[in-house]
Amino acid sequence: MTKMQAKTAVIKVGGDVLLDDAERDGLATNVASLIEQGWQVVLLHGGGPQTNRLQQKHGLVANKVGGRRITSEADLLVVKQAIAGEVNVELTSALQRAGVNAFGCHGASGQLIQAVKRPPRVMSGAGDKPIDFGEVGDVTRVNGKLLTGLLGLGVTPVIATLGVSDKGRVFNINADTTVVQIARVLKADLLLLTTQVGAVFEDLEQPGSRIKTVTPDSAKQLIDDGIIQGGMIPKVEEAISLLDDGVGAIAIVSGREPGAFLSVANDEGRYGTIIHK
Ligand code: X2W
Repeated sequence: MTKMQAKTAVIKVGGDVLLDDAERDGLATNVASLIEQGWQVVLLHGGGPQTNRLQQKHGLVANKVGGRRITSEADLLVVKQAIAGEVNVELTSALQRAGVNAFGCHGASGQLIQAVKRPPRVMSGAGDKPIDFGEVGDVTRVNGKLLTGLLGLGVTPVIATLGVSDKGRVFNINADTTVVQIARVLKADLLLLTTQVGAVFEDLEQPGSRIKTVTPDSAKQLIDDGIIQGGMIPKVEEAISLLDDGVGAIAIVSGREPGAFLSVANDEGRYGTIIHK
């Protein structure tokens, strides 16, 4: 008899989630419920607000262009302290309190997230000169074998978003783009993008206007109608490309409500916004 393959969920946790106790503990409870129902879970987290705060303490100025932090060597030390130190330990321990055997690590552990230095590039709204982002990397490869191995040991990897070159140089990498690469490599059944807003709304002021489901066709319409706009457009386009690469579904959801992740996994339409074919 063949054993049923466990389903895999990859979850992005923004640094903002850790600033709010209800949000953090709700997320941990939601992850525990998924695991109880037989799901395997990988978490990838950022730590933007914690990095800003620690930069300020050290007299450094946070400077983001096109959503990426321009990172000097001094900034990189702060990034490591805030993301791989503070946020990783806090998230791992919150999960442990919820009964999840969370395994904290970072992208340089076991060459989990390989990256190269982001080449200088001209950025819209930032002059004609190419911007050098310093110690920022772009992801080239995710070590899926190691992740599958850790899952096979029954632990839940909690990865701090750092990248590493094949020579061991560490980079600051954006969490949103990294989690997408992890979901793609694992061909995850579900990618959860957790946000405090918790869904896409036709009108943010109207809680009843939550968009429950988006398909590749309806996404085009929502973009044409201006309902999905600005920074949401590349995220939705990226999600659709993931569906083509074997990821089952992508959901935008908040972890605040107990049962939200399981409900989304069962496509009940009660929470968040789900993107699937
Ligand atoms: C991000 C990494 C953290 C991150 C940064 O330095 O803020 C770059 O911008 P959130 O909390 O998910 O925003 N890296 C290159 O993405 O955190």
